[in-house]
Parts: sequence; C-alpha cells; structure tokens
Amino acid sequence: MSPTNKAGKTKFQLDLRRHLREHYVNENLTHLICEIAEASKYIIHSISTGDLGVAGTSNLYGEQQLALDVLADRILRKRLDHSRVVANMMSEEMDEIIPVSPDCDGKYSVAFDPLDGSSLVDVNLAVGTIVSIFEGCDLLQPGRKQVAAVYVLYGPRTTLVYSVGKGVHEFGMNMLREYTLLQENITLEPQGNLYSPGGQRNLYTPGVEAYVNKLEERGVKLRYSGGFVPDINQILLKGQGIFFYPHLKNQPQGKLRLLFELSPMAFLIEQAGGAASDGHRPILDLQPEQIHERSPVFIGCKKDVALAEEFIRKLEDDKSKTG
Ligand code: AFP
Repeated sequence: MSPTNKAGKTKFQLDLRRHLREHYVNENLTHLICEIAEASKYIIHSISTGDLGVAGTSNLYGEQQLALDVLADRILRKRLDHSRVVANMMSEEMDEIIPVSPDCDGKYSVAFDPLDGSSLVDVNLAVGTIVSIFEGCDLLQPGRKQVAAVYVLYGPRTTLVYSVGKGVHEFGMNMLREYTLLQENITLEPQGNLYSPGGQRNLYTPGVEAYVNKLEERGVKLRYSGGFVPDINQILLKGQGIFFYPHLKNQPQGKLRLLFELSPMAFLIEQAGGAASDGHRPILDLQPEQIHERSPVFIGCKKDVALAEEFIRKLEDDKSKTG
C-alpha cells in the first residue's frame, strides 16, 4: 500500500503542485515550476504535430533553427512572460537576455533550452526541455546559486524531473496530461558501468583518450543518443553512469552551453549525489562571463568524474607544466 499524504492521496498520485507544497517550496517558485510543466504540454503537441522543417533562421551559434526550436521557444517564453514571477529570461534560441519585470523581489530569472536535441525529432529520438532558475534578476551567476533546475523528457513517455535543492524527484505525465509522482530522492552510485561519450573520438586529447580506454578496460557499456536530456536521464534513473562532452583538439571549450544545459543538469546530478566537472573544477563553481559560453563537461557518478579529472591532470596539466 503506497504511503498517503495529509490529503489521504497515495504518495504516487501526488501531482507536481502538491509535491512542491509538501516540500515547502514558496508560492512563486511553485507557480513558476508548474508554468514550465504547463508549457511542456504544448511543446509535446508541437513535437507530435509540428513542422519538422527548418525555420529559415539561425541562432547565435550560427546553427540553423528548426521550426520546432522556434515554436518551443515561443511557447515557453510566452508562458514565462505571463507568469508574473519572472524578472529576466534567456533562451538558447535567443541572442540576448529578455527583460520581463524590473522588479526583482520575489521574482526569478530563468535560462532555458526549449528543445534540446531538436535535430533528433525527425528521426523520432527523445528530446527535452532544460530550465535553470535563479532568484532575483541576475542570470550570470555560478550554477551553485541556482534555486531550482527542471527538465522535461519527451520520450516514449513524457517525464519531468526537478530539484529545488531538496533531492531529485521524477514525475510522469498521465492520460489527463497531469504530472504525477513516479519516484523521489533519486540517487547515484559512486561508480557506474555505462558511459555516454560526446564528440569525435579522433579529436580527444591524450587525457580523455586514456580515460575512455580505462573505462572500456573496465567493461563499461557505451550508451549515447545524441540528446543531452535522455542521456542524463538514463544515468539518473539507472542510478549510475558518466556522460562527457570533453574539450576537443579543435574545440577546447567543448560543445555544450554552460547556462542552458550544464548548470541545470549539474545542479540535478549533484543533488542526486553525483558530480559534474569541466575536467578541472565543478561546473557549478564556474562564473559565466557571457550568456552563451560553452564548457567541457564530465557529469555522473562521483568516482567516474574524479577519474576523468585525474587522467586530465596527469596526462595534460602536469605534462604541460613539465613540457
Ligand atoms: P542539438 O540541440 O543541436 O541537436 O544538439 C544537442 C546537444 O546540444 C546535446 O543535446 C547533445 O548531448 C549534443 O548536442 C550532441 O552533440 P553531437 O551531435 O556532436 O554528438
């Protein structure tokens, strides 16, 4: 018999809003997270019915925007704009920060990737929405200052994972399009047996190459979908594994964006007892200098992240010191 809460609801009928209230999350942050959940229902509809073609525009990175990128961005921005609890917002699809309200008190600033992995939709692979939430008006803060992080995974099932710093909790969308609790306080093992290696192998630096060889010697299995949200979700729900998109010979900053992808996922993974590093220091301690900056990332089980840092230190940092 599932445990019941004060309202006599079994724990696993708990919807998102009630769960947030039961964790004493303040009203404005509860409203904000529920608005993100609401927006996801329209994004799902756009994925299943929308135009898979290009939008005829490109984002700041010079990447061609898909019609779905622009649509998902518009859906989320509109929802946040009318939420009455957002001060500033920033989308991976936009060139600059969008001011919503000059009043910062009791409000939040939000950075989001509206449809991460959108290029996978036309081959029917899972994609997601990633949201990072700070208190007040300032978005250019280290990820450790986040008050919440959320992602929605549009896969065979639609699920939402959030943390407000009190554990990581997963919700599933039911037939009525409500998010109900699937599991609470998700945690990672210290070490795992799956790895998600991003970037071209022939562009790996010596430390990363040696790290991958070590993982493979250990018999660790390769699981990589090309979507950051499903790949991180797999590590969280299996309770183990490591994802990395490292510094490459031709891309020293790697590919993934600090504000929109890495900070929120690092917040969730650390809350689950894992770690997230740029190869030298925690992702959450990085001070973003500009909104669209990228960073290398090693994220997942603590021991697997520490091993990556050790190989990089031994075969790259120390080597560069001794020449
Ligand atoms: P898109 O959003 O352009 O599809 O990129 C997805 C992503 O940012 C992230 O979701 C993946 O982990 C990573 O890129 C995959 O990159 P590769 O295609 O180079 O493997």
